[in-house]
Amino acid sequence: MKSELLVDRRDGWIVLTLNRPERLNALNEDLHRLLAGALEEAANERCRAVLLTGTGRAFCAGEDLVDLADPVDVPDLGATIEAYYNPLIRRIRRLRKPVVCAVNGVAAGAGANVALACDIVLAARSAKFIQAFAKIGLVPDSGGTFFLPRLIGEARARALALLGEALPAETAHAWGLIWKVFDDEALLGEAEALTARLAAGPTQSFAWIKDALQASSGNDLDTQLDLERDLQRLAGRTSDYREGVRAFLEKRPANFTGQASR
Ligand code: T3D
Repeated sequence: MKSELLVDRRDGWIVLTLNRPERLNALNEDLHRLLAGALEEAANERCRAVLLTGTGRAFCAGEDLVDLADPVDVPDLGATIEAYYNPLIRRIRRLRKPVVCAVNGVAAGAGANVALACDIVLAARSAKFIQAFAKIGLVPDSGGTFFLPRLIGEARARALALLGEALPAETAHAWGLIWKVFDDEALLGEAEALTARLAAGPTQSFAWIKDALQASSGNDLDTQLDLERDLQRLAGRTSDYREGVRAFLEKRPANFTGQASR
């Protein structure tokens, strides 16, 4: 039986590929459980970066609406969010290493917002982002109402959420929703190269960068300055900092280990 999540372990990083192409990689409970397990595994020290992508012509079409459809039963969607979507977004955001998302095709509903939760989002030129929720009478979830206004501003966030229109990758890039767009056939290679590069980086400092950026949306400037001071104090005690400076002075690439202490 085919696995609905492909896990490809590389040297210091991991590729997670959503693999339900016949349903545009829509998320069901099994896929959620597989993803949760793989992200737990990615938390170990040997893994220093994660690449998330999908097979076929979609990245992810959000919740599996076919599995959900039951005209008699009134589902508690809040329970699904609590059990699966919120933990997924928290796992991605709290992972102590960079998570790259290669949006290989359409990303709709929660699929779009899972992508936006990742640290660096790349997209194929043919990809599109759809806040599909209102089209079926729902509300954006998986962090959509948090990420969208912060990334692209209120006006665009409101229109996308209310209208559910498809946003082409090029526009998403022009608006600052994602990092870069590549030709479809180049996307995976570019995403792999970027993830490998991050996996060879100062992993502990990346974790603190994630912490600082995450905290900034709720902090005032004074609090954020204090946090930066505290994190820099920790970063200054790592062997990667010493190696980074030494490599700079010796005019050679740094050889980072990603460790937290000297
Ligand atoms: O617990 C909870 O439910 C709460 C959580 C909610 C989170 C959410 O994500 S809610 C939003 C759910 N997602 C959507 O509303 C998107 C639904 N899909 C679409 O709107 C369209 O499929 C797309 C715009 C993504 C792509 O359109 P198109 O024309 O390129 O493809 P298509 O023909 O619609 O889909 C191709 C196949 O994928 C088709 O199957 P078939 O007819 O060939 O057998 C279609 O049914 C299937 N598919 C697409 N999206 C889903 C799906 N199957 C199950 N679930 C889907 N979400």
